[in-house]
Amino acid sequence: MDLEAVCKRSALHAKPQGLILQYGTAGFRTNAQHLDHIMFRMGLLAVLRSKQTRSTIGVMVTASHNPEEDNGVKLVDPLGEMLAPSWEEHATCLASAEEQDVRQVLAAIVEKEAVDLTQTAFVVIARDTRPSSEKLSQSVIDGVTVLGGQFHDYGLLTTPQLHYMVYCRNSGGRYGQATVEGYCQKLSKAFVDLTNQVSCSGDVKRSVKVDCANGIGALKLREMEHYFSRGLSVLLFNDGTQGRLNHLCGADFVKSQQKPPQGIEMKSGERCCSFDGDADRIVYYYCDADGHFHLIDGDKIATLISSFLKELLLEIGESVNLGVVQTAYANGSSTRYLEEVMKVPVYCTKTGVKHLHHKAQEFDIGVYFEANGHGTALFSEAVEVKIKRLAQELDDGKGKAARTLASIIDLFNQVADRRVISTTDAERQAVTPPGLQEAINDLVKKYTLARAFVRPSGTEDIVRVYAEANSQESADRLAYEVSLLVFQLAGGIGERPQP
Ligand code: G16
Repeated sequence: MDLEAVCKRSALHAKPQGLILQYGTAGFRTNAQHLDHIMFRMGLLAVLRSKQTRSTIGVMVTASHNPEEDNGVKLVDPLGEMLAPSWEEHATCLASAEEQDVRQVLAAIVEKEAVDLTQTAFVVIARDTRPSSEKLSQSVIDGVTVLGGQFHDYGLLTTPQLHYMVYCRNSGGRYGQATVEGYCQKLSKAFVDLTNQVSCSGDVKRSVKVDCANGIGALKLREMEHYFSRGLSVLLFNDGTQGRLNHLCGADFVKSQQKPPQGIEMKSGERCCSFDGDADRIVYYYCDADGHFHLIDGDKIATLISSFLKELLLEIGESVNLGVVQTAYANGSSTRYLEEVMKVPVYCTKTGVKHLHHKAQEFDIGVYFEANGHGTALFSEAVEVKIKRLAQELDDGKGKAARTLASIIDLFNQVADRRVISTTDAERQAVTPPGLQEAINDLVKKYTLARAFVRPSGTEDIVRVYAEANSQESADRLAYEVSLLVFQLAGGIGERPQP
């Protein structure tokens, strides 16, 4: 490791004095102007991680649902999953090091993680469509090359596509071909096979309206569209040609506002969905005949998927260990339904795909979804092999169910200051500031079937407030009262919360 060369190059990506950022829920996120040094240093870190694991590592430049002027970066581990927690700590140390300490921090990581510097390193890089992303990904490349790492720059990709590329490369092609074409072929084949096997009432050719949040999802869906053109017609909205990224549209807007995005026309009964800025969240919605808006968020998606999987397993006659993983944001009635009606065990983890993914891996089939639309289903290798064998061996109803399940397996891409508030119990209880949790509990008691909690966001400089109750009015009122508490007890700044 030529530390002299690293230090010289690092000075060209100098860290603003005193700026401290943490590797949060989904990597580093902040205004794009403050990220050059972070990108360079994450290029360095990706090389070390690649040498240590002797695998390809991914670096995604995106700030997902955040506004257009923000950006961010996250590292993708060898199996396509989020960076290991111990390396998140290294990422935070390296990102926070003052210029003169970079050398020392790198050496400490090498020593602690027993990185063999003679190993080769390979890093794959991709970015979303933000105006700042191209330049920032060049800074990542600068970090990779100065440490002698090799790289492939995929340019514009969605986040799930980059996760897929990393896994493909590390599975020696077993999972699929590490190209956009390979991705489209694998997923579209599974989708077409699946839809050929399940009956669908209504229109013969399915259609869906897609709000692309004015982001990368539009470009990539357009590239993919013709692969399933016979089975699905896709109409793109908010495709980035006019509006701003994530502005009044996208999955986060639809979920938090509980209304359709701007720029999409909905007729009753039409299927609609929204991606977020890097297309790793999806929520569905439709309007009924009376014009009422219905949202199918992550909670409902998880319920539908796990019910469908249970039905198929029952038909095949296989009993496997199936579980659902949610976060504190999951609506209480979805948890009750899964546990009491579906008889599926449900677990709650902290916010962040990395936590849910980890828990879901404990099951033969683990379905996990955050209410905001992040999620997937994971199948253990043993279950995957068994189902694919049964799909070939069995006839009639059982065989059909097994083939449907096999297509589902291929369709899922299985790869996975506000800090005065600290939390415990999967973020459902505030520990500090003192008295806040007790005050929230008192408010909740005034309402029926109510829950509320607060937590510092790991992607934006805000505190998130969650409230649910047996009516929209009560939930809104409770949310307002809790926000006011946070404002008063946690030193709120800016505008006072309004009812
Ligand atoms: C990221 C994470 C998600 C998390 C979301 C909000 O999503 O990947 O797991 O739910 O941030 O996190 P927080 O409430 O901590 O701000 P995305 O779509 O922005 O990458």
